[in-house]
Amino acid sequence: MESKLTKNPSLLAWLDEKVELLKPSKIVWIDGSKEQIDALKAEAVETGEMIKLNEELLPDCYLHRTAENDVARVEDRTLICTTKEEDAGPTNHWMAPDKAYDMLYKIAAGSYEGRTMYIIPYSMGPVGSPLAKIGIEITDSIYVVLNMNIMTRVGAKVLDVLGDSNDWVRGMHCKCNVDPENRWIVQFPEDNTIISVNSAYGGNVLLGKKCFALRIASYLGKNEGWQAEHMLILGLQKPNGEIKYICAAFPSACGKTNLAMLIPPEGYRNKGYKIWTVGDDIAWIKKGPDGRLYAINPENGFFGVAPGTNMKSNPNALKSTMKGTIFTNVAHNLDNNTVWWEGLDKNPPANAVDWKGNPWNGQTSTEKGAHPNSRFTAPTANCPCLSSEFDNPNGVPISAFVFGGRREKLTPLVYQSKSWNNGVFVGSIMGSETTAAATGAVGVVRRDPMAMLPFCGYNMGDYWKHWIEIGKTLDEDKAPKIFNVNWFRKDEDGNFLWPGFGDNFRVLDWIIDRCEGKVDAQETAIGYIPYAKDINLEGLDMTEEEVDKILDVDKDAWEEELKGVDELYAKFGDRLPKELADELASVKAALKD
Ligand code: SAT
Ligand code: MN
Repeated sequence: MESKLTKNPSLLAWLDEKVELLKPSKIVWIDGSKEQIDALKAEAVETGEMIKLNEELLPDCYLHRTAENDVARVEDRTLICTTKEEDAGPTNHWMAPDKAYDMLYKIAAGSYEGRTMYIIPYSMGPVGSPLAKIGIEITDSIYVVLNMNIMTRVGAKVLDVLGDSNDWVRGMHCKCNVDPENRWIVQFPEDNTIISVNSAYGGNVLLGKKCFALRIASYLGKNEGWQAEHMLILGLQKPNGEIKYICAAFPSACGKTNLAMLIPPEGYRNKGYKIWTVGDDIAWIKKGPDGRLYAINPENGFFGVAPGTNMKSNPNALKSTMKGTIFTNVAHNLDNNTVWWEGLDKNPPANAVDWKGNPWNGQTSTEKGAHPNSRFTAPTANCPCLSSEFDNPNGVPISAFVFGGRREKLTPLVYQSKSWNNGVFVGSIMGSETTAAATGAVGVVRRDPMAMLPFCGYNMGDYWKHWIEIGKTLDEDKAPKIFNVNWFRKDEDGNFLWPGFGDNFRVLDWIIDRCEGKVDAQETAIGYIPYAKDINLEGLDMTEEEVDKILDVDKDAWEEELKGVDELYAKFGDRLPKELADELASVKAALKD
């Protein structure tokens, strides 16, 4: 193959092989120009792949519906293919690379016949940043091209930076017949390769996102001494103008986007506090020249959950979706050609089409208009609170890591780990009630270490060890402090005990105070818990006694919880770091005291 855009021999040879396999009728290089992207949008509207929304109310916005069986990540069909099974580890699905390539090439063979092969050069991270990495995705879906163009930095400039280098991630996506029986999302970490077939849903096909920026990148990070984490990055600005950065890991659909774009309560706002968004889903983290950890957001857009997003829960996210956005699987309001989802407002449209494409009356129907995992793909540039450091090629310095899950019971509102290794333990035992972001039952507690269970590209035991090794390289005063939060505690009647959303700022405030050594805390078996008086309740209809209730540590319940951790750890055999076994033993001993 020849190209005006690149002479990179490894890339052109790989493309030749893929053309031979897939047999496209046409080949298009995505150069990232506005003319090209506009033409693809027009084509997608023409074929019905996307619906153009009201240009006055939602300029340059589109609606897309996926197949009904293709609405979330498919974890049981997501494979990590390493030569040795134990390198993928007990929490991943594994297949031998030879067997997987064979299976996938059989499924993909000839599948581009009569179709166009789009070649997308993209950068994860600011183009040319020392923390960025380059990928090439080939796809036969315009929807994928247009989403990748929002989610990543796309185009000819990426090929200029790549030059003749062989250091790029190979990504092949084939929509095929979206047949769920032959749907596979497959990572080959040892070959820098991703293959995705028979899906057209975001997390399965936007290969820069979970497949590259987490699964492949976590593996690269282990080998190269950095970290790829399922974390938002936010900057907390204080009245004196100083900004402290926090990275926080929560499982999918547990509010990372809301926390990343949070608006502080009025009392704080009046004093000059503010949150700046650097990222809402993924952080790449590396030690900087001053010995601190620095993070970049490798993405360039937000792939956020639509339901529940509204002017109260997350005005910044909603504003981010007002132009240049692709909506997937939400309801279509035919009266004004806009979109609607559950929780947008209290006024569902009567004259609408639901996410399945059927006529839908939101006033009378008992069915949902939008799928619970319906999404918006919005450019970060739209975000009113986007950090001025967003494009900083060196990233932002991290003061705290925060882990969190969705737990009705047990886990306190916030606690701080006792040390780095204890913090790694806290992340490793994370448990969360499942959500609609992946197929399968919703609402059951599952262990989801560091929110990386579906995203760690190698043996999770080695991943924990990598965390411990990173800690050894950091001076104590430079290492981020590690915390755990839970916004989701409920009382016996099922009511939330904590208001959440903007009021979560009160907890972030305590976290930063702890990082700066400004506030005391009480030591418990699981870590340091705030004194209720140190959580600022100004303007909140809540007493210190009520806060105490969500800070309590129920020793019996924790002993029960740790049985689940025993089970998790037992799966790892000698790949479980000794440091974590020691932490578990000392927490157990402390609970007996
Ligand atoms: O579907 S995605 O993986 O892109 C989003 C998520 O589940 O976190
Ligand atoms: Mn995510």
